[in-house]
Amino acid sequence: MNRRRVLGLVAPGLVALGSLAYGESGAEGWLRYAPLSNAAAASYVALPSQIVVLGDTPTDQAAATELQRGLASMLGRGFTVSHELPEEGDAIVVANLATLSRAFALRGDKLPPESFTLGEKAEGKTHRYIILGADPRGELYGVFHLLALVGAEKPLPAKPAAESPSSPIRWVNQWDNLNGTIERGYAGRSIFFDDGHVRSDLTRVSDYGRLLASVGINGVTVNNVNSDLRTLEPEMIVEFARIADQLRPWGVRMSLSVDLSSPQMVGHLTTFDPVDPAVVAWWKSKVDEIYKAIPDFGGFVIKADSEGRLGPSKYGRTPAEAANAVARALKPHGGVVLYRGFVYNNHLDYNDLKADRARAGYDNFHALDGKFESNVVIQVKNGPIDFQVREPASPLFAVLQHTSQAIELQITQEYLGQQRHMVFLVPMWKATLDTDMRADNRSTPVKEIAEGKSFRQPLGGFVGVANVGLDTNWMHHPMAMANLYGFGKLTWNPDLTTDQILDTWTRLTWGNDFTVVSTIDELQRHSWHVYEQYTGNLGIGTLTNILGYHYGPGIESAERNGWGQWFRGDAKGIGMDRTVATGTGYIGQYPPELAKVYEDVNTCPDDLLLFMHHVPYSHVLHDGKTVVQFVYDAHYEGAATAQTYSPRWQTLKGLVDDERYEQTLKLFTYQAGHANVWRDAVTRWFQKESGIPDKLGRVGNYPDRIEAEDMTAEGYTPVDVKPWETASNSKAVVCNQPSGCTLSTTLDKPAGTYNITVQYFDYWSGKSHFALELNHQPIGQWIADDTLPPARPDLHPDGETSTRITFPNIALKTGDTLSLRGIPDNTESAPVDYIEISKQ
Ligand code: GCW
Repeated sequence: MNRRRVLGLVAPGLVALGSLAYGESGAEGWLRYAPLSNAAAASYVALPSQIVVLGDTPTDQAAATELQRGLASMLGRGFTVSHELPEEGDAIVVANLATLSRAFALRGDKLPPESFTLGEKAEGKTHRYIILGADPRGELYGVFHLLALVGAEKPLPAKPAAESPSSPIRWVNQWDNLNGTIERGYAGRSIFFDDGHVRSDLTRVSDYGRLLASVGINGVTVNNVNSDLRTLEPEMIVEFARIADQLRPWGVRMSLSVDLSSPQMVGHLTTFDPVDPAVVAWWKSKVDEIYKAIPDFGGFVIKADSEGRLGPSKYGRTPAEAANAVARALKPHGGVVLYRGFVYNNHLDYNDLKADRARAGYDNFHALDGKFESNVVIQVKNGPIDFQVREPASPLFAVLQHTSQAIELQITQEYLGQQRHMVFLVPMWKATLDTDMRADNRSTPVKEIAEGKSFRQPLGGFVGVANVGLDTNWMHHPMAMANLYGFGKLTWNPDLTTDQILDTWTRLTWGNDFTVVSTIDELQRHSWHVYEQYTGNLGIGTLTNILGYHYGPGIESAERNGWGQWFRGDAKGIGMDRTVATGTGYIGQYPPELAKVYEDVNTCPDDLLLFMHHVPYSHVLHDGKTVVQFVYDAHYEGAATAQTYSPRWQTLKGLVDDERYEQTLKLFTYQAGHANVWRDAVTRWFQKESGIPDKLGRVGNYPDRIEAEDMTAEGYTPVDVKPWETASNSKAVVCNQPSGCTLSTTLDKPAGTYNITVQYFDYWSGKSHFALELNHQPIGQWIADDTLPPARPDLHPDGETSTRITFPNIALKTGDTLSLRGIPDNTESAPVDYIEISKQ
């Protein structure tokens, strides 16, 4: 056996003590490496304490250091790292095909790029555990895989077990602006940028690279697809190179979103026509300049002819001509172009019954299939509209058969509760990935198309819009990290089940205690369905305010404008008729077998019914309910489930750390209140529009509520809330007196113990003060200082700012006087919707 040169790196082992401090702020995500119990640690006793890493690239170093850090912390014993493999002596060997053959003149197994094997090797008395990567990246993935097995208390494979990634493109996009804000980011400001520049402290970027690598993600596009024109300025490229340096050890390549008008706007050419020779030359020299600064640069993401971005249509050119001009410049360097399929007209005519935004992807791209350079990938959103709570798979997936495609999924919860609601997205993504498009009448599930398998394309993949921010825990909601984790795991292997992904995330993030794992798994597992139940049923879309912040309810905001997120609801019926027979013809964009299922109202799955068909409210679904009654029931059921999150979570008090326990409890308490706002808004809208009452009499009938506008007011004045469905009785009261205002009422409840809930509105622009009193004795006081995601510029009482506080177990009797005092602050007028007095 050839002995390798000793590099002199023998790091002292970290000794994990029982009291080892590991962060519980959420900063470590699923990489906490919490100490295992002695019994669990004992099952890894055979893992040697010596780590030998044969390579010395930054990625080899990162792999070895990570292994040492993780094992020491979890197993509570020391591990050393060296570069020399002793002739004898047990070791964990971290190697890749190149370092292995350099060290031992050995040829390793054939391994596809980025893959790894793990396994034991015993020679005589020597015991070795081998992590062999195809390359340094594969080696790093092998290390993270082993650490995750230990963290989740799973057995390590004894025989060599190989793992390979599904596809080469496994990227996240960040919609970060150079000024430090993030478009649709809900967890603080950018980790990359501030004030027009790359941040001076990029510690969080390196930490992000580590998190991403741990789930197999190999690329980050760091700036918004609505790209700042400064992106390609020479001085910015120098700054971006600093980001790439931080990501490189983690095997994560940096890429940039670019604006197609850059040759003109940045390069000062007279045109940006993609086929103009001067433009072609400009892209080439710009790309060469980038690769000088960033040798492993990943490539460009391009949003063009979309939502006001300039694009090739200005010159009568196609997306293929545009993508190819840029791709040819990148090709010699190994870079790719991810050209977004999100090209549509946002000035559609609502009165044109044939107009349909959902058609746009197919209409704009199908004729271009096969016309793209081999390093162009069309990045296609999972559904044909825009990250709604449920959409069918985009028909574009089935039609691009001679073009590489990546599926774009949204990890940041734009339409899905903005990381104030728990919504575990893996089941939603799997619903799309598992959709069999039946292209050419054969099995072509979306996941296999994205992997490049179905149509044998060289570059398939997955892109997730992540938008992590400077919040210590990256995503704001501790549960939202499961989406980042789950996205990564799916890019690696889209065949993993929801439960496999969830269970490992929970164990690594919250610990292996049975109650903890089962409670959290159960909470997360159905959370997408629950959110769908109270926000947007039967494929109608998320009934959010699409003209505002895409957060709270705002039902008709989707209608009668050019954005095309219509559902065409009127007194007679609801839903988009997308049939070939009588509608927009969208369904005809699917391969015939799937089109047939969607075209017939009887075979169309109920959960996509209103996406595909316009039906009367009395249309009977497969479960025997009418559409309208289904909507009522689903909203009540979903909101009721959301009420259970806090009490279920409370069973974990003391079993998880206090810091994350309290953070999560606060969010669950808020979600329960906001789910009711959603429930009431949507059900009241349906009842009013359809004229069909809820069979169970719940909608519009709230016997426990006292409307603020019905209470005796001193100073408070009633206002109409817009949209009308977002406040109880469509009214709120506001206080315009700086000294404060009071609401009071005499109760007629029989003696007993009640919960008192105050439903009020909380804007970012002020911190109103509230005090609740019973018979002039204080019950409680609070300050409306929450920072709900859209509230910064929203100065109105509506479905985005509506929130509540509950005082439990208050003894009341008939004739008691309840009063609420509100003191406004700044432009927040201490607004109140209602008070609810309910039994436990
Ligand atoms: O859904 C829309 C978002 C925009 C986003 C756009 C896109 C970055 O509301 O914020 O712009 O999609 O995906 O390009």
